[in-house]
Amino acid sequence: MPDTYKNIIVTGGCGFIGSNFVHYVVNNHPEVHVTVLDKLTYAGNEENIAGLPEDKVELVVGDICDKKLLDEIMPGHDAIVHYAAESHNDNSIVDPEPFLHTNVEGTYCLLEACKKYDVRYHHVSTDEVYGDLALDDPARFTEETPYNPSSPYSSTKAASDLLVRAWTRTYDLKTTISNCSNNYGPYQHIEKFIPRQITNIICGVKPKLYGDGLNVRDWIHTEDHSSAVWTILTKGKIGETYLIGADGEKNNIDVLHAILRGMGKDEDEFDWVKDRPGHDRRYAIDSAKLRRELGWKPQYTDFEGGLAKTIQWYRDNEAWWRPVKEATEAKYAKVGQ
Ligand code: NAD
Ligand code: TDX
Repeated sequence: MPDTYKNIIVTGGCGFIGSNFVHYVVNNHPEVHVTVLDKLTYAGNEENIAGLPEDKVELVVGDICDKKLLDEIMPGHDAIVHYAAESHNDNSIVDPEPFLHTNVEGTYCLLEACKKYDVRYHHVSTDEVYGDLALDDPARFTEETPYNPSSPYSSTKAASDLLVRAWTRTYDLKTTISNCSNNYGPYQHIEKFIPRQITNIICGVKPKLYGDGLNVRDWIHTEDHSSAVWTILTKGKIGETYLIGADGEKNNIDVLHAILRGMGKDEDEFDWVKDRPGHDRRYAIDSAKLRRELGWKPQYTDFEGGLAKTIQWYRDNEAWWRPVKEATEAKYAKVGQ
């Protein structure tokens, strides 16, 4: 495995985690040129990579399912990191179709293109493919946990992971897969839990908590996700899967209390709303393999500190999220959330 790559494609590089990865590569690996392939759906924003040096980052606006476009851009690239996805569970419950298109067919198109042009492929996936755990289960997810997805979103991500495994075994494609837990940090779309509540409070609206608020997510700062993906891309063993997590299990009500405290509000200043259908109870990642075999470890382990910086980012970047706030909340209002 090379120590680095010269020309990589990052799909979904104008979304939340993809754009953070592009910043990470530019800041830490200046020898690398990044071609961002992004359709700029409602979740993609060119602003997320604005200001990065033009000789290091090029944006190609297009769909990962566009085979003709892939034929044009794949030659000359030595690796692809695939982030592009429809990523929000609540949207997948209302309308699953785009999830099948992008997450399943899109992954298939990229695998075929990598086969044709002999390009190293890293697949970014989620812990949600493993389903959920009970609150009192001492177990955490490992690379051996059987797939058991619950939602249209997680089932299409699981399908995409399985395509990667099949293409690796059948066609000897040079692939790795990572399954990461819930990310937080700058540039996250305000439909997601943490930025939704921060921007609600800024707007003078009460945060909304689903169900009984006891669902547990295993939070990781997106910068740690980026360093883990880079580590796997450059040091990972071909054909292997690595789980990425930072021992950040917290239930939603504790996270919401921390946001309210951090923004000078009383802890009870929120609304209980209808639960998400099929709502996964708990996710928890055991990332021992990645730490042991590739020597990775997370740097941003102070959740309250990371949350305070994230709150400040949304305060400082109101022009980034304000134009989509009303439409985002209107979608939630329609389903009583
Ligand atoms: P996001 O929704 O913020 O961004 C997705 C990006 O993909 C957007 O820029 C969008 O324009 C682009 N895109 C969507 N469909 C496309 C298509 N057909 N062709 C080209 N581009 C397209 O998503 P995110 O939260 O940044 O997640 C990125 C990846 O990380 C996803 O694969 C997701 O499953 C995975 N993941 C996310 C989390 C999390 O906490 N958000 C955790 C683990 C894994
Ligand atoms: O308003 C809300 N109130 C609330 O209580 C929202 C938007 C969410 N929630 C709850 C649902 C979840 O238990 O907060 C938790 C987090 O919700 P999301 O931000 O929607 O994330 P989740 O469904 O856990 O999925 C995320 O992590 C795994 C990403 O969106 C996925 O792309 C990733 O794969």
